[in-house]
Amino acid sequence: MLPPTLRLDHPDDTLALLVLSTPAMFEQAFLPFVEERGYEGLSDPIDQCVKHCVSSAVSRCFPGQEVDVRYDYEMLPSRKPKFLAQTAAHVSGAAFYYQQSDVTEQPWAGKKMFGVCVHPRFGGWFAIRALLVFGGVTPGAETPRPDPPDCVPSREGRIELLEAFNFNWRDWSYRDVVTPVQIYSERQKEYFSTPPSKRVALLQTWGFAPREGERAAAAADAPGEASGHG
Ligand code: B12
Repeated sequence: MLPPTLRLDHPDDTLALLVLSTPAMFEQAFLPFVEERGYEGLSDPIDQCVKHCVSSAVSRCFPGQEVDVRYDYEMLPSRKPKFLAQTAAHVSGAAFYYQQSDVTEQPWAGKKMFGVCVHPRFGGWFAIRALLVFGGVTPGAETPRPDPPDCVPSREGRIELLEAFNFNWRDWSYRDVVTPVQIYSERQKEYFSTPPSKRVALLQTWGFAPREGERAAAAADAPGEASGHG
């Protein structure tokens, strides 16, 4: 299904695990991370926190195991992502990936519409953070392979969802397409509404300083706009 450049360099039946973040990540992992460990100015602080949490969990839980860890923000030299987060969410059964092609008789006159994943419990209030591929491990026949729940089955609902994601994503409305069990706090919304290049300054106004020796870098090297997805 995928072009060779987007295929993972592992046999098709290799075990993989997808890591999502829920709204609680911001208060339970991110703010303690910036408070206790600080952050560097060269990349997005959320990405630094995710990398720290995932890599320490992998070394703790799977010592000696070959794990190929890929993060949502990592890009190939071709500018394509190191893994297709939304496709992975769909095929893992975690969140249905609604794509333009899932709408019959499209009303957009050939315009490209980006697709969006919907989680059955969190709606759009989550992010896809990392893929862990367990080299050499093949799941047994008894391993469940669930289909993602189709929470937006109607054509009208899918049109509304894709239009909200593509044209009005800043108003958060696409995230409420199903009633979520938890949403981002006002502080988290403020963080993700702030352009990535201004988030380090926002953290500083909240009293979270960059790590010692990183202050000049924090001021000079703001992360690019494509990073720091929420
Ligand atoms: C680059 C990028 C951007 C760019 C470009 C947008 C884009 N979609 O290309 C920019 C900076 C504009 C952007 C913006 C945003 N983004 Co963005 N972005 C990404 C990123 C890093 C890569 C997307 C990409 O280039 N994909 C490559 C294209 C080619 O993939 P594709 O269109 O899915 O096509 C493949 C599938 O169709 C597959 N395929 C083919 N047939 C079939 C059949 C089936 C059944 C399946 C499952 C797949 C499949 O094959 C195709 C490839 O050959 C992803 C994270 C990641 N690592 O994937 C986040 C991501 C898509 N973004 C995300 C979000 C939330 C946003 C924003 C709302 C910003 C924000 N607040 O975080 C905005 C809104 C977007 C908009 N309205 O335009 C979330 C989406 C979450 C979700 N619920 O779906 C992601 C997953 C990040 C995350 N960590 O969760 N983004």
